[in-house]
Amino acid sequence: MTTANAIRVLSGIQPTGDIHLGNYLGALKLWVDSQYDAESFYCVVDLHSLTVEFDRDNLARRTLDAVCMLLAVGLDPKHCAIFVQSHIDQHTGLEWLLECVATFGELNRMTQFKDKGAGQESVTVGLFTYPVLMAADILLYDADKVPIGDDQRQHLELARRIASRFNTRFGETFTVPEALIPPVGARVMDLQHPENKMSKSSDSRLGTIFLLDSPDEVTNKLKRSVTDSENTVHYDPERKPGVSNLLEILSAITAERSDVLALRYDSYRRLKQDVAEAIVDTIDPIARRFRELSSDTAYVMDVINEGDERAREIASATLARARESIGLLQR
Ligand code: AQP
Repeated sequence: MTTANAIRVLSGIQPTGDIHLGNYLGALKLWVDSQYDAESFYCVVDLHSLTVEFDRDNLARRTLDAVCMLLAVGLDPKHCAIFVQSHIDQHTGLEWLLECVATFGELNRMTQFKDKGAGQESVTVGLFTYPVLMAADILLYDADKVPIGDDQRQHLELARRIASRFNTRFGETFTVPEALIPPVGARVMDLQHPENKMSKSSDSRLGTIFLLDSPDEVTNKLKRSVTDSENTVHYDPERKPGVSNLLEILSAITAERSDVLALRYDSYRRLKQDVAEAIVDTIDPIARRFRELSSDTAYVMDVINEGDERAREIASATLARARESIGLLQR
């Protein structure tokens, strides 16, 4: 594991459903790359998943599955710590201190709160304060970089603002983190509704490629993906969101530019076939590793316990520092 003078990276994923291609291309792929040249901490943020409707009977299983998936995509416990947010009490401990620094107005401007709360009969306070808990997740570990998809950009900006405000008011306490957003794949769109991002908890099963989808499911979803009536392949996200999304997916997988890839295709059918093949080649080995790991709960729990221990050591030191900075009576 990299330590001496290395930058520190931290990120998290919610156990809110089956992990999809957007999570992989927007975040997990960067996590895997970062583990080799940064001191890396990755967590399953199970407390965040309580902010929307959840099934208590499946919560623990989903958390274990998420850890299996992190291992299956290529995180290596020798190169990073993988832990569970709710196992480290300091996350909620720091959240309170930060809630007394963040303002109602800035939380009220968070677009994810508006999107997730829209149309709900009642919305939890937790959904409103979610970005402050996310700030605590990050600031506890003095993370320099936070690899995230584009949808988390606003939350990360808030974490930076809270950290800077705390430091200005109470003295240098937190590292102000930077977002690490991939140049392509940062916002993979739904295949049926290319105006919406692909999402774990959306109802659009046909529009979402899950990392555990079979090759037939992937091919079928691609065949039925929404494009437009022109049948000319151009990269133009404004005018041709469906086709451009397919090109971006291919670009994120092959590392070739979307506009250059577009020149190779004279029909949507061929483009869809190639995208389906590229996705299957990417996710098939992941699904196989996931199946092996999910039958070895003892190993997965060992990984979590080891990750928890490393995380707790750093988190308790940071929380003690923050409590002292803010002027609380020391125990
Ligand atoms: N469609 C996406 N394209 C690129 N990146 C994405 N991410 C999510 N969706 C896309 C990134 O994946 C990481 C983990 O996401 P999360 O678990 O924190 O939850 P989320 O951002 O709210 O993503 P989901 O999948 O849509 O979950 P639900 O349905 O629970 O809201 C993050 O870095 C995120 O940016």
